[in-house]
Amino acid sequence: MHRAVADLEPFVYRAHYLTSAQADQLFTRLRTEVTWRQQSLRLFGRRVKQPRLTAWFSDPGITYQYSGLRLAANAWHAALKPLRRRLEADLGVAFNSVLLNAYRDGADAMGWHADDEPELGPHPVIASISLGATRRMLIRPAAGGRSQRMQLAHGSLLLMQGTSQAQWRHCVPRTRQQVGPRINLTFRHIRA
Ligand SMILES: O=C(O)CCC(=O)C(=O)O
Repeated sequence: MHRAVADLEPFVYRAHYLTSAQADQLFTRLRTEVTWRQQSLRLFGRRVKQPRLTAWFSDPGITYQYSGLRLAANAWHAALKPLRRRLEADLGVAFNSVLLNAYRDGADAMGWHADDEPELGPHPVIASISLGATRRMLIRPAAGGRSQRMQLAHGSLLLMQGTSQAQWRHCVPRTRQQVGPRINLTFRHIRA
C-alpha cells in the first residue's frame, strides 16, 4: 500500500456541505422524480427484499454489480449533475456513477459491509451525501474491534477514502426511534 493511502483519514465528515435550502430542494426532487425500486437479493438460497429502496445513475457503459445485483447504465437525473461537478471539483476525483438509497423510516437499514467490489479499485474515494432524516452510521475495523458511530445529517458529506473499504466495515442500523425518510447518495468511480 502506498504510504499516501495509509495516511489518509478514512472517514471525513463535513456537516453543512449543502445549504439547507439546497438540501431541501434536492431531497424533494429526488423523492418525487426518481423511479425507486425495492430490489431482491439472494441470501442463503432465499430471495430477500432489501430493506430500503434504491436507484442508480451512471455514465454510458458503466454498470455496477454488488450483492448479486447488476445495475445497468442509466442516464443521470438532471438534479444530480451540478452536485456531481461540485464534488469532482472539490475532491479532485472523477465520479462516473451514483448509487441512491432511500430509507423510508427507521425499519429501513443497510447491513455491515464494505464497498470493496473489484471495479471500485483497491482504495476507492466515495462521496456520500445525506438528505432528510438524520441516521446513525456505525463503522468498525474489518479485523474486529469496537464500533464508532457517526450521525449523518441533512446536507452533509461523508468522504470515504484511503483504507475505508479495505480495512473497515460500515452499516446504517435500524432504529426504533420515529424517524422520517432519508436519501443517501454515494458518488463512485467504477472502472470500465
Ligand atoms: O446510507 C448510507 O449512509 C450508507 C450507504 C452505504 O453504505 C452504501 O451505499 O454503500
